[in-house]
Amino acid sequence: MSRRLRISAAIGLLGALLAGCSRQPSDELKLGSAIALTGNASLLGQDARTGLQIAEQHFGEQQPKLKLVLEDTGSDETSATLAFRRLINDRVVAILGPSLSQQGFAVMPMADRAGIPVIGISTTAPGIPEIGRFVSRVASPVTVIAPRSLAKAIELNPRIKRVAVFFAQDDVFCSSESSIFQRAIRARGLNLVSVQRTSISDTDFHIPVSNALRNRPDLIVISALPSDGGNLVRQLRELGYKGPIVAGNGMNTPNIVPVCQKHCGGLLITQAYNPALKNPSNAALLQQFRRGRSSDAVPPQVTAQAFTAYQVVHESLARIKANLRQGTTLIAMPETKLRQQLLSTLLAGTYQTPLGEIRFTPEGEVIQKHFSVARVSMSPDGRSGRFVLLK
Ligand code: 1QQ
Repeated sequence: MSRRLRISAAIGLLGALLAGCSRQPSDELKLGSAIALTGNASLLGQDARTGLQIAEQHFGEQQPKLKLVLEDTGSDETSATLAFRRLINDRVVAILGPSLSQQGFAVMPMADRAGIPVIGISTTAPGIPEIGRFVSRVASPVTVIAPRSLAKAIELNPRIKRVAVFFAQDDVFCSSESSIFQRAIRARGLNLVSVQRTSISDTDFHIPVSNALRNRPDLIVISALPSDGGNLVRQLRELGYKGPIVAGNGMNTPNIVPVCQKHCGGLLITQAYNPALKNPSNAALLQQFRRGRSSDAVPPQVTAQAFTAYQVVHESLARIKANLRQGTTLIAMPETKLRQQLLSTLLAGTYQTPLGEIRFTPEGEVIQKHFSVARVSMSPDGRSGRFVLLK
C-alpha cells in the first residue's frame, strides 16, 4: 500500500471510530412529494413547491438528510395515481401531498395500502384523515376554515341579508366547502337567494352570473379553484356586481391575481397562516422566501403548509434517530418498521411551525389554534396584489 493510501485509510478509520464514539453515523433518506405542477391546480401547487424547496434548503444539512423527490400530479386523478405509483416504487420514506382533496381520495389509499405515511399539504375536505391509518394532514379542515370568512363579511357589512353561492360541482372539495358555507348562511338566518353550479374547467360564467344577479344578492360566496374562480370574480364585476365576495380555500393563492387582476380587490379569504408569527421556523421561511423578492414579501398559505409538512417529517425522523442504539442508522432499519415508527412519532409530536404550534389527533387530523381572514388589496394598476390580514 502506498504511503498516501495508508494515510487516507488511517484517517478513514479514525473518522469511523470518532463517529461511533461521539455521534450517530449520518443518514440520507428519500422524501417523496406529489403536487400539482401542471393544470388548473398548479397555481396552488407552485406555492407548495416553493415551501418544499425552502424547507429542503433549511433542513438540508441537518440529520437525517432528506432528499426531496418531487413528482407532478397534474390536476386530475389519473396523473396523481401515476405520480404516487412512481414514489411508492422509489421506496420513499413518506409522501407529502397531493394538492387537491379530489386527488387525495384517489391516491392517498395507495400510500396507505403500501404502509407509507402520507401527509396532506393542502387537502382540506372532510374525510381525508379517515382514509386510512397512514394518512394525516397539516391543512386544517374546511369545516374550521370556511365559516370564518363568512363571519368576517357579515361583521364588515352587517346589513347583508341576501346571499348567492357559486360552486364547482366537479371538485369534491368545492362541493363540500359549499355545503359548509350554505349551512352557515342558513344558520345565521340569511336568505340563500341563488345556488349556481359551475365546473373547474369553465371559463365563461355569463349565464350563472346573470342568473345569480337577477336575485339581487348583497354577498357572493365562491367555492372554486384558482383559474375558474378568478375568471368568475372578474366576470361578476364586469357584469356589474359591486358587493362583497367571499372566496374559498381553492382560491387561496396570490396566483389568482393575474386571472382576476384589479377585480381581485376586496376578496375575503380565511388564512391558516399568519406571516407575523414569531418563531424560528417562520423566521427561516420568511428569510428564504424574501431572498430575491421584496423585503416584506409574504409567503402564500400553501407555501407555509408545505414547509410545515416537511418540518413535521424531518423532526419526527430526527427524534427516531436520536433514540437509535449507538452506531445504528435509519437506513439500516427495515423499511416497514421505519415507516411505522415515523407514523407513530409524527402523530405523537407537537411542532412549532410557520402555522404556529400544531399537533395531531390519533386519526391524523391536524390541531391548529390560530386563523385569520385576509382581504385582497390590489395595486392601482391591477398588476399586483397583497393578502392583508384583518384584525
Ligand atoms: C382541497 C383544497 C384545495 C382546493 C386548496 C389548496 O383545499 O382540495 O382540499
